[in-house]
Amino acid sequence: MSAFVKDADWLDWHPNPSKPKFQVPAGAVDAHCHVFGPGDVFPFAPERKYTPCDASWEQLFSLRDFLGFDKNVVVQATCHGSDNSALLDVLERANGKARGVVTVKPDISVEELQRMHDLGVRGVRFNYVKRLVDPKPDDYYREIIEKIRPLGWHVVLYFEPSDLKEKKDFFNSLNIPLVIDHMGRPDVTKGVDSEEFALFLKFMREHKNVWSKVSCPERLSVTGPKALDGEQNAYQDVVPFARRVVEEFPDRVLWGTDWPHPNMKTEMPDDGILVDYVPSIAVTPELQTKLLVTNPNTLYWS
Ligand code: 0GY
Repeated sequence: MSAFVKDADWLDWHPNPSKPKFQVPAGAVDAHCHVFGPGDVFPFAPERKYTPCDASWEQLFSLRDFLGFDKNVVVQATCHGSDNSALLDVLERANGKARGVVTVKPDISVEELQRMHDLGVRGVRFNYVKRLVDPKPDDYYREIIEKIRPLGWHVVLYFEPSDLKEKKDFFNSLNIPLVIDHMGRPDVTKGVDSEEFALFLKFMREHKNVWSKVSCPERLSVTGPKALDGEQNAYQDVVPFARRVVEEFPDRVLWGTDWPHPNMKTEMPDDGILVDYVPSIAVTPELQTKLLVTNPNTLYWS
């Protein structure tokens, strides 16, 4: 019996995803996924904005093996606030096959950061999505950056197009590698040539140390997972966006399942279908290897 009751409208992760038809290349990394609790072992944070179902390290590793991935990058979920215990527990159990991105406060000690590094943490996440967190002033984040800089870590940014517009001067000034979650969440109904997506592409073009995850079509899509015209893949309306980023920045893209898919409101994605989406955005074996193997290994394991 869990110590927590999940939100009434919470959707649980898919219990039996399909086996992907696309075989990921050897050494592939799921570079964006989370664990939730279990809540009675690793309590959710008092300041959380949602209470999820449990999603444990065993379940994450079992999905990794089922989908054919070699390794995971586990990203701290906001429901755990800045208590990274569940994530660090995954890293301890992973035999080197997981790296982590944590959430910390500016008062974190150098010793604790070093302990995290030794366990496999390589970045911090700053989240600007207001339904998930209350974003902090710039100086709060600057203080954290100065603490992590000596460790060679990067910053993962989760934001929406309006945040990029508002915060781009701040992001431009950070002088540390940045990894953007889910292409900055473009509104796909505006089209791939929209002003807001152009701003995102310009941001990547002007900063050679900005990377993007081309993940989460299920969060961005309006057309959804059904292939609409027989031949085409799922999440067709997101394909041109992800494809544009992969083709323009082949050495700075990453991909992840986003399991266990927090805050999906109408339909839980089938993780096998998400893997089968990859060849529609990285259309050659060379691009697939960069996206799934070379780039995440460069950022997290070298
Ligand atoms: C994601 C997206 C979401 C949630 C979180 O940490 C989180 O709670 O990242 C979201 O709700 O859009 O990347 O997992």
